[in-house]
Amino acid sequence: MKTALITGVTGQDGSYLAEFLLEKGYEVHGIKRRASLFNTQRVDHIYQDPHIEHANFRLHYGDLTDSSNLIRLMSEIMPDEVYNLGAQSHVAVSFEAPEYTADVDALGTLRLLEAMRFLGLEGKARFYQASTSELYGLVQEIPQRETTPFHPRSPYAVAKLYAYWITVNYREAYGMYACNGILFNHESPRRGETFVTRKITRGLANISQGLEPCLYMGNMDALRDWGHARDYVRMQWMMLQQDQPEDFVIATGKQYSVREFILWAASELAIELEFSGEGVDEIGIVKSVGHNVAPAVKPGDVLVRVDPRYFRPAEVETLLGDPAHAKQKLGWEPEITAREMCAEMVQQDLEVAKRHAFLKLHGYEIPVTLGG
Ligand code: NDP
Ligand code: GDR
Repeated sequence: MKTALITGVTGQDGSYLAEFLLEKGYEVHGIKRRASLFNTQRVDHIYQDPHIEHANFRLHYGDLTDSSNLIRLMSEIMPDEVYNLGAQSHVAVSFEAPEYTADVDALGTLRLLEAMRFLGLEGKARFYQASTSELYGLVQEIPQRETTPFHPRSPYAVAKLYAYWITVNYREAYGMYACNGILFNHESPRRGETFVTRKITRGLANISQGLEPCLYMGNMDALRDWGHARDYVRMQWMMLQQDQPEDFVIATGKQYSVREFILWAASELAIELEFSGEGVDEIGIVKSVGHNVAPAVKPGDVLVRVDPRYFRPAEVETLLGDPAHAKQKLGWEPEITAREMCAEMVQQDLEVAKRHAFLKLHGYEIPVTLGG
């Protein structure tokens, strides 16, 4: 039985990867952060009581800013594979907290690699680094592939650039099996609520049930190559099963705007929207509504507005990946399209919104948290 250690196991990808590895028969250890509220919702369904014998999914308290903690955990677990998915992963937040982002995303990666080296695991354990299409930032080539030069545009991306290169460096310097998955945006019903796709599916689902009046957006012209997280964690594992470590771009090769994603989500909810106006004055107006939509939503209503607070000091306008190398070398292809993923996300958020609307109807108010 192989043993895996996942940082960021409570996040979107960590939860799918843990499920995937458990199905493959791995013993899976995950690092969770101490928080004042429960933060394991995404992995609660695979939780195993540590008191039962042969439990093969274990969570440990830890933090990527804490070297001694990482060394102790690594020495207790002695993993065959380490997946470094933990990060302050929100690009906009990285402008607010640049030093913390660098500490976790850049130095955290170094701390893990050093822990492995300190314990003599550099020739034994394999290391996966969650690298990102944000490295391309101000794009130098379309589509972006493994050889495209980097130009990061945020403290998050600059921190991830360090993590990318320190992974390459430990591979070259110490012969470690260490590799970077340069993953383009990937989403799912488990996506954090403040990333754009989830903000849209959750916001519009709430609006359709009369729980929120309007969705406030940033740059709707941004173009992204969106895939499904379930497809992408499969690839993370595949990258650690090769004879030689290599870096791979993981993407769908298709690109859509934030505005298109809003139209898909609205249409899934039987709301026909049309956009008019430009820049900060652009609005999304209801053209027609289907019968399942709350009576509060009527043709002519403005459901989408622009709020410049969601603009970023430096934006990544366009990302489009070329996954040819992954296809050719690993036989990997995404199975779920962006539109199918959008439908899945909307359906899940609609279920929750309907429950909240039902409670509201019977006098129980659930506060709706906005932001993003
Ligand atoms: P999430 O934000 O959903 O998850 C991040 C995880 O990191 C959470 O478990 C979080 O814990 C944990 N974490 C945050 N800070 C620390 C810390 N100081 N010490 C230990 N753990 C910490 O991200 P995703 O699952 O979407 O992404 C996974 C990784 O892939 C990240 O590194 C991200 O930067 C990268 N990536 C993501 C892409 C995407 O489109 N999703 C694309 C390319 C790269 P908690 O739950 O307590 O907050
Ligand atoms: P991104 O994802 O920055 O690409 O990073 P996000 O979903 O936050 O933004 C995508 C694009 O949408 C634009 N946008 C908005 N974004 C948010 N969050 N909220 C808004 O209201 C809004 N309006 C428009 C953004 O400006 C941007 O252009 C994600 C993260 O998962 C990173 O960790 C990962 O490395 C990259 O994807 C690949």
